[in-house]
Amino acid sequence: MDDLNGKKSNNPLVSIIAGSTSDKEVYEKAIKVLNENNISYDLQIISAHRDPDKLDDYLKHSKVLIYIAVAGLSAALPGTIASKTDKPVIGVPVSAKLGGLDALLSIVQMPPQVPVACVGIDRGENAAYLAIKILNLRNK
Ligand code: C2R
Repeated sequence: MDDLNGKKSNNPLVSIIAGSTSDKEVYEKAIKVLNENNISYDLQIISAHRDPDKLDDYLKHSKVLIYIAVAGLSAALPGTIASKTDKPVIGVPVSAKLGGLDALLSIVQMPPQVPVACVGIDRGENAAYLAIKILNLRNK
C-alpha cells in the first residue's frame, strides 16, 4: 500500500473516501490509476453511517475537485457526500454482500437534484479514469 500512496499531496485534486478499510482492494485500484497518471489525491476512510460528523468536517475543509466514494452494503457514503458538495461524486459499489447489488442500487438510485455518477461493482479503476476525464475538461 505504501507505494500506492506516492502521489498523496497537500493540495490534492481528487479525494478517495472509503467506508471501511475492508474496501481496500477496490480503492487501491483507483489509487493505482491516479498514480500512473500523476494525479494527486487524498485517501480517507470515513463512514457516513458510523461517523457522520467526521465526514461533515472533512468535506467542509476539503478543496478537491472530484470525490470518489467507495462503499459496500447500504452505501450511503457517495450520496451523503453529494448532498454536501457542489463537486462531482463518483460512487464505486463494493461487493461486500449480495454480489454488490445492494451497494450498486444504493448509489444509483439517488433522488432528483442529488446526482452521483456510478461505475461498475468493484470497478475502482474506472472511477479514477472517469475522474481523469472530468479533470481533463480544465485543459479544453
Ligand atoms: P466493515 O468491514 O468496516 O464492517 O464495513 C463499507 O464500505 C464496507 O463495504 C463493511 C462495509 O460497510 C460499508 N460502509 C458503508 C458506509 N460505511 C461503511 N457503506 C457508509 O457510510 O455508506
